[in-house]
Amino acid sequence: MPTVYLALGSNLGDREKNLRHALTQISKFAHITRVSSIYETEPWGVKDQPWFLNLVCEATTKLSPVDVLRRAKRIEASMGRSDGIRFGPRPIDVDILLYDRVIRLDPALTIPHPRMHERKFVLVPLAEIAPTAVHPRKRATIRRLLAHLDSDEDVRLYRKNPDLTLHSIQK
Ligand code: PH2
Ligand code: MG
Ligand code: MG
Repeated sequence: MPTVYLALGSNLGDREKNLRHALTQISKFAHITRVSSIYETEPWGVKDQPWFLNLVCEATTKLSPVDVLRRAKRIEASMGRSDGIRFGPRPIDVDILLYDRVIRLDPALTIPHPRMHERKFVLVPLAEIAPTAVHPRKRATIRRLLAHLDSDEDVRLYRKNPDLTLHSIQK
């Protein structure tokens, strides 16, 4: 089965609860195999908004990339996300980072995520659970992308090994 890496972010409402709820929803269409620690991160892009909680999860799924995207959008909509400003605040954001070694250049869904390599809030949690995963366009491991990233974004460990353990989110 294909392996997909998803990035979750929340900066509105009960951020940790939002992450947990989204993981529960993801577990209904994918088998979650790893979840990173939770990081509290400085907003990237639009600066004047609350700090985010971010994490990354690894999952296997039979769904195609486009079907994973549909499910992700459905989770966002069900959690009250409206089409707000680009890079602006949101109760939940679920992004596809990697899907096996697929390269997909369609603007409707670009894989790998087109900005993942320049975002510490993505690479830090991803490197925690998948340092040797390969970014197929950069042809580099996640560990290497992170080591080469020159960014002053603040990314702080918020909850190490959170109780987002698989049994707590997968019933
Ligand atoms: N998501 C964005 C824009 N900026 N900044 C942080 N720190 N974390 C995010 O998840 C994030 C962001 C758009 O998806
Ligand atoms: Mg995003
Ligand atoms: Mg998104």
